Amino acid sequence: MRLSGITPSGHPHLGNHLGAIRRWASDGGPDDLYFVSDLHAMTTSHDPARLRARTSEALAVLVASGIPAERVFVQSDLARQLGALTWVLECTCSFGEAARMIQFKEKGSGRAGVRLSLLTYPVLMAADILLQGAAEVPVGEDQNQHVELARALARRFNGSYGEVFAVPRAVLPPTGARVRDLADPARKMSKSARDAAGVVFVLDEPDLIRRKVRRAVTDASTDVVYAPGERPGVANLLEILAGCRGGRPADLAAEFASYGAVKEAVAEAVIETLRPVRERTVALLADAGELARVRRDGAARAAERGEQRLSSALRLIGAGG
Ligand code: AQP
Repeated sequence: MRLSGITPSGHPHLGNHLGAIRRWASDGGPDDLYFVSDLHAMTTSHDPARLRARTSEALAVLVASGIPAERVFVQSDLARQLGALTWVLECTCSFGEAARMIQFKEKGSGRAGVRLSLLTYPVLMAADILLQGAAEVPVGEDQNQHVELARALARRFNGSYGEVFAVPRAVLPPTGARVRDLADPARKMSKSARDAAGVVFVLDEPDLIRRKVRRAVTDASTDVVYAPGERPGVANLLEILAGCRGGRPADLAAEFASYGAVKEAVAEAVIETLRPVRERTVALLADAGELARVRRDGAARAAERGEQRLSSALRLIGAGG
């Protein structure tokens, strides 16, 4: 069973869709679970109302992308279980282990006012994984270390107090699945990019998508070749086209005589790829009752799945009735 999440730190974008969500919808096994990790979006300064709205949007996008509603849930709906398990795991984790996490060193260590949760969120992530008994966690390189921590904590708990947790392992996504920022191809397309000009959001209208793609950074050459090292902007466009249409970027390059033609083809392919997801997302967001039902049912199933494991862990560590 696999567990994957999306953090509502911004609006879901084309990179999230092509690199992750679309695959979750098409390749997911019957037991796999997908969640909106809203608690993880609070480790840096955040706006509560905006977070709530983005959580609903991310949940709607997951379902609109074709993930069966019975396999999605929102992390904070399990806050009581996750809070308890996080504490148990924090009592299994050393301070040094948490402080060694590269993401903490990069984003928080030594900075004034840094939230304690930025240090401890990998333990919450371990709780997400271990509560559901996930065997595999698909993550990018940057999250690999956190899955290693979850493995270490599961093993240590099982060895010290009794076998409760499945020991998870990280599965890395296929290479080349990274979509880059259209305005700055040196960076990956990202929800929290400072400038949205290079980020195509799932809910962008077709005209806006066209404008963003037309303004994509390329280079001064005129012939179209696929050369990620030397021409990252055009390579990104060809990879996006391949992601939407199928085929190999290098073969697609041969179809075009100019960058303008590539951009027109990319814009249309992206618009058609995102259109059904956008339309279904908008419809779901307008149907508050349906979205609330999906959320409630998802929470009930995920909570039921984790309850036994949590009460065993509490009992074994010497707590709970
Ligand atoms: N640019 C991308 N190309 C391909 N896949 C991507 N993913 C994210 N960006 C790209 C994949 O989308 C899934 C959900 O992402 P996440 O919410 O876990 O956060 P992230 O990887 O940190 O994504 P963002 O959009 O860049 O958010 P911020 O700006 O908040 O850091 C993951 O499977 C991720 O690999």
